[in-house]
Amino acid sequence: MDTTNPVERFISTTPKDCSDLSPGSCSGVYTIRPQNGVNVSVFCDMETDDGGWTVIQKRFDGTVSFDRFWSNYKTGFGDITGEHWLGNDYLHYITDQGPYKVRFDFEDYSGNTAYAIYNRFSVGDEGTNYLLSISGYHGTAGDSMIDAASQSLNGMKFSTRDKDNDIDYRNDNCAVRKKSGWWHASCTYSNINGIYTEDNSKDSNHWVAFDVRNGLRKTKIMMKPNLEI
Ligand SMILES: [Ca+2]
Repeated sequence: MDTTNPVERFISTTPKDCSDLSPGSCSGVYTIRPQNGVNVSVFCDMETDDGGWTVIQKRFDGTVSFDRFWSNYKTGFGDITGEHWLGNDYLHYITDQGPYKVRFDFEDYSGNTAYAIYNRFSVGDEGTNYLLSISGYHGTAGDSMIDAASQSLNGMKFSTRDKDNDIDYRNDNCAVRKKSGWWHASCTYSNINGIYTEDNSKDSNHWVAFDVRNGLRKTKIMMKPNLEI
């Protein structure tokens, strides 16, 4: 006789991320429960690059502002089926479960696409100001997880318009200067949380190594366990 509490059984079978879904699952919204985390709705990309990706960020029409406060980035914002930021607490809970990699996908206004993968990706908890660990670039977009002085964003803390954790030499708040919550150093070459615009500007949603400071039509960030580590 199965004496397992039904609630416990439900929890134990809740996937820990999108890579944990049943084989053959379609892309869409699923409830996951990371170890040491809480249930959260996420969008799972089950098609790109063998699938199993938990989406962190998606932008494609500019309907959601990403020029937001700490509390918004902490818990996430937007529409999980549309433009959204998953939430820094969830980035921590998910990447705390083991080695993860992260993938960035871009499309410019001419329809050109490119991607960047980093083989190691983790985000600390709020007490660390969501300290970023990122390394092992490969892809077609070029590495823009750096600032204009080639300082890596690896080891940077998260900044928002109301919380300046960057190392900007001008003593600016890069999140205000670039209009984006991000792991700013002395700002960033990866401003894909910036203003959604086709324009070339310092605060556009750009990835410098791919398309200089031209805003991008589509961006997506997603993560999954790196089984090769
Ligand atoms: Ca600063």
